[in-house]
This record gives sequence, structure tokens and C-alpha cells, in this order.
Amino acid sequence: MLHMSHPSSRRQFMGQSAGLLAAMGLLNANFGPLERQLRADEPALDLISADIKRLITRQATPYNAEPPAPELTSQWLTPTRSLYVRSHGKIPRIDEKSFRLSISGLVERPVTFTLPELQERFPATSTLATMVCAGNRRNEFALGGRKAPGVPWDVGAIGTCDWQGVSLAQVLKHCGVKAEAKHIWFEGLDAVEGHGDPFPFGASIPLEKAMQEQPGEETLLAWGMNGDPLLPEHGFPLRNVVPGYIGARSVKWLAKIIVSDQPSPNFFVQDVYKVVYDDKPESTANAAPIMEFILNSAITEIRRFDNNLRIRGFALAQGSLGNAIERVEISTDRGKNWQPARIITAPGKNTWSLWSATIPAEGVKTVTVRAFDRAGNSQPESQKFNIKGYQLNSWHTLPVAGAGQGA
Ligand SMILES: Nc1nc2c(c(=O)[nH]1)N[C@H]1C(S)=C(S)[C@@H](COP(=O)(O)O)O[C@H]1N2
Ligand SMILES: [Mo]
Repeated sequence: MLHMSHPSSRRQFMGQSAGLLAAMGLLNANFGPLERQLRADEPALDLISADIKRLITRQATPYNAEPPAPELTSQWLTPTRSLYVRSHGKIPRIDEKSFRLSISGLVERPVTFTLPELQERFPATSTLATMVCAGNRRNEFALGGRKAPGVPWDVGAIGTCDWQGVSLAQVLKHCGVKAEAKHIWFEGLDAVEGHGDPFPFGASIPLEKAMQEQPGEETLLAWGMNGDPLLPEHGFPLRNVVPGYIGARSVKWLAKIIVSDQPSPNFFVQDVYKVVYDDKPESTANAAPIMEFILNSAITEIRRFDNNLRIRGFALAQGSLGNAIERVEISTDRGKNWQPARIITAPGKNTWSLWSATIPAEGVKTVTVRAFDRAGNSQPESQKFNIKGYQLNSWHTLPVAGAGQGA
């Protein structure tokens, strides 16, 4: 059940979140109660699917939106209507009949498939994968005194869905990958504006990753999401889904795959999704593109009942082979003392875990969370600012509504 139907918990969350955002100078019309998210004067929202319009708009043009935090963890599998939307250009409406996927470059047999051809030629498969934006939690950089440019995500640019499609590895084998190949490029059908001539969003992943065939590690060419065709906002009619990698490597409206000995020259590989600490061109040129998502955890809800607080959230292990969340801890004194939270879903490969904790409410003003993964990663207490605002994964702290500030 969605928390939309619990007005009291929603109000409590919104109250906290508004306070936090006001303190950060980020309070604006986009952060009001849900009912006020839909602004009649918002032309960019005209074409957004009805189910998605209810998300909290973080940027109207291009369209970027996330669910309210409590809704995020109301169930382990994210309903399509609750998955964030991250787009760098206008959301294209693709005609399925004229749609073609081409595979070219360093292959023995370049091919072009219609969607039915792709579906008939390869066995259909499903993968559970967490989609997370490298910019998730970006708004918290502002708490450290410096606001990062870009979509001001709270904790909701993440979700875990069941994706349907075919194995990229099998499609590549069908085409015959040449010995010199090292990278697989993906290109969408959208047009990104504001950086010279409009161009499509693109990504690439190392060949080794693209050839993975184990469940939970396998990259899909996906046409389905939670059993339905993709919504336009999530890439209809086709996208790739790379388990364990940041969302930016899972290209929506996917029409072109190119096999190469180089990483993709696309702007979003070479210039954008990198952690850099200054704006010198050589710093960006020398930084590696982000691939695996980072270990992270966040609190999505603090609900008071009787004399207790019930706290919920998600945790995600660093996206590497076979990794999973090992433990989650919470603190009510900003990290001096910690106690274990209960992991309420079995940690899966490259998918998030949900956790909860119930503690006495008495005297608690803030709650902090941190997680550990089996690969030995832990979250830092604080984190150095990076100018594009990526990979924020320091301990997450929320004030308890009605407990006053301080602590
Ligand atoms: N063609 C295209 N693919 C794209 C993007 C885009 O703007 N255009 N955004 C990327 C980013 S940054 C993320 S985080 C994910 C988000 O996927 P979602 O909107 O389905 O949640 O899509 C990725 N794929
Ligand atoms: Mo992203």
C-alpha cells in the first residue's frame, strides 16, 4: 500500500522535509504538499503520463521528478508510478512501428531489428535491478554550505524494478564481437539541448560487463518494466538496463548500439558523469567516468506511534559482482553510538535492501543511518564537495518532527 493514503505520515514527512529545505534556501513551489505539485501553467508537464505527474517535480524542463520519500520504501519492488524520472532533454514519443535498433561497429554481422524481431529472435528474460541516479541526495551538498548545480534530488532518485527484455550478451554474440572490441556504446533517440547542436544522450560500458550473463549481473535490452511496456518517461519502446551501474549508463529510447575499442565519446560519458573537484578541463579529462553505483543508505520515514519512533529507509551496496548489504545501523546522537536496524528484505544482487528500526521516542531529536556492504565498503561521516554533485553517500540524518532543532 502506498503512503499516499496515510495523510498524517505524509504531513509529518513533508513538515520535516520543508524545514530542512527551507534551512537550505531551497524551498520553492516544487516542494509544497503533493496536491500543489501540479501547476496548471507548466507546459513541460503536458505530455507527462498521468500516473507520473503526481511525483514531486524537481525540474520542469527537462522533466525530472521523484516520489515522496515514504512512498519510496512502502514496498520493495518499486511500482512504475513511483520510479523517479531523470531526463536531459524532452521526452520523445517513439512510434513502435517505425522503431529500429541497430548494432554496428566492431561486429562480424551488423544488424537492425524491429522490436518484434528482437523479441522473436532471443529468449525473453527478466532482471530485478535498482536504478539510481549518481546525483541522488545531491541537495544535501547544500547543507555543507555549497550548493551543487544540477537537479536538486532528495533521497528519491532510486527505485528497484523488474525489467523484461533480452540479454545484451546474447545479442552481441549473435552479431559476433570482433577481438579488438572493448566497449559497448548506447545511444538514445532524445535530443539534448543547451550544449551546442542538439544531440542524443549516450553511454558506454566495458565489454566485460556487457558480456555478463549471470542473473542479477546481466545487462538487458528491456522493453518491459514490472510486466508492462515501458512508459515513455522510462524509455519506450526500448532501453538498456545495467545492473550495478549508475542510471546514466542505462540509456532510454535506445536505438543504436556500437561496438568499439574506445569508450563512447558522448558528452555524458566524457564530460558529465564524473567526480571532479574543480572545473579545469584537464581534471574532467583525466577523471574516469562513474560506472558502478556507490554504497548508500537513507532514511525515508520517521513515524511516531505511542512513545516510539518507527524509522524506515533503504540501503544499497556498491554495485559490484555478488555484493550485498551486510548491516545497517542507526544513531540518535549523530554518530557517537550506533544500534543495528532490522533488514526487512533479503539483500539481493545489485538491488536495494529496505530496513526498519523501532526505538523509544523520548529525547530523540535526530536520526542518522549508515550501512556496510560485504565488499568492505562503509559510508563516510562527511564528504568532500564535488562540483557536479555526484555520489553523495555520507551518513544520512533527518530531524524528528516536533522534537525541536538542535542535537
Ligand atoms: N536517452 C536517455 N537515457 C537516459 C537519460 C536521458 O536523459 N536520456 N537519463 C539517464 C539517467 S542520468 C538516469 S539516472 C536514468 C534514469 O532512468 P529513469 O528515468 O527511467 O528512472 O536514465 C538514464 N538514461
Ligand atoms: Mo542520473
